[in-house]
Amino acid sequence: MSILNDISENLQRGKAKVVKELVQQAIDDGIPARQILEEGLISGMNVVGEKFKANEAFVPEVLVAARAMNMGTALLKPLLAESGVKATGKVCIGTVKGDLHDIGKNLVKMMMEGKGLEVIDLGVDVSPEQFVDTAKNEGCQIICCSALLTTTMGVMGDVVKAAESAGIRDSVKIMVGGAPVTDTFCQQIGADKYTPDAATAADTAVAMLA
Ligand code: B1M
Repeated sequence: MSILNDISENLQRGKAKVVKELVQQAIDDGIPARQILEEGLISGMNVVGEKFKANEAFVPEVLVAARAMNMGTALLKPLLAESGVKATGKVCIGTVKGDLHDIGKNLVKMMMEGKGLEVIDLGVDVSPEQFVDTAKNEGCQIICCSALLTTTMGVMGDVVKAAESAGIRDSVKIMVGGAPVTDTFCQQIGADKYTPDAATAADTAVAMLA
């Protein structure tokens, strides 16, 4: 669909205002929000990621693309969320210590809220202690950790250990995700569930709480 290509291409160029207008146009044309997200915004960000890797794009370009992504997702948020759904559980979410990537984490949060979960967003650069203290003090049933860097994904193992030390491991589930994370890694560190994308994360959280 050409409008989705246009969204992807303008995101790659960091044209936040144009991306916002195109996303609104796609919504008005009746294209499902999930399709706009996946085939327009995420697809564009993946190209930026490939260019970044190949040294064809640099941090400033990535930042303007991230800003365009955020403007687009802000418009999709109310459509991805199912209105009027009663909260069915409490979750805390964050990007692990040392890691500042938050676009994927924000999508997971958005999808979970859409499924009626109450989500406490701890932001980025979150220490294992912050995850565990929040789960303990706020009564969260699930801790959700996101990591985008191979150098920070190991912190997720520290979250599992911190939950054990705090004596809450039996009462809290730990979900992990982010581009470098795999199911095998999840099992190695003793977390409960790896999911590859935000929508699956939300469905899985709801299923775990049922
Ligand atoms: Co960064 N960066 N970055 N970056 N960046 C990556 C991750 C990288 C793969 C780029 C590359 O080389 N191709 C690379 C990591 C390499 C590695 O670790 N092996 C990298 C690097 C190296 C760096 C820096 C070190 C660069 C530098 O400074 N030299 C630096 C690190 C800063 C830090 O964190 N300490 C850095 C900085 C940045 C920016 C600040 C410029 C910016 C972040 C802006 C922001 O987030 N606000 C940025 C970006 C945007 C990227 C890329 C291009 C895009 C990431 C993204 O938002 N994707 C990325 C390349 C790439 O991933 N293709 C890259 C879109 C988003 C929707 O996907 O977050 O994967 P993602 O989320 C997905 C799933 O993973 C999943 O759901 C989402 C889809 O539905 N998911 C979960 C995520 N969390 C989940 C949790 C779950 C379940 C599913 O359960 C709890």
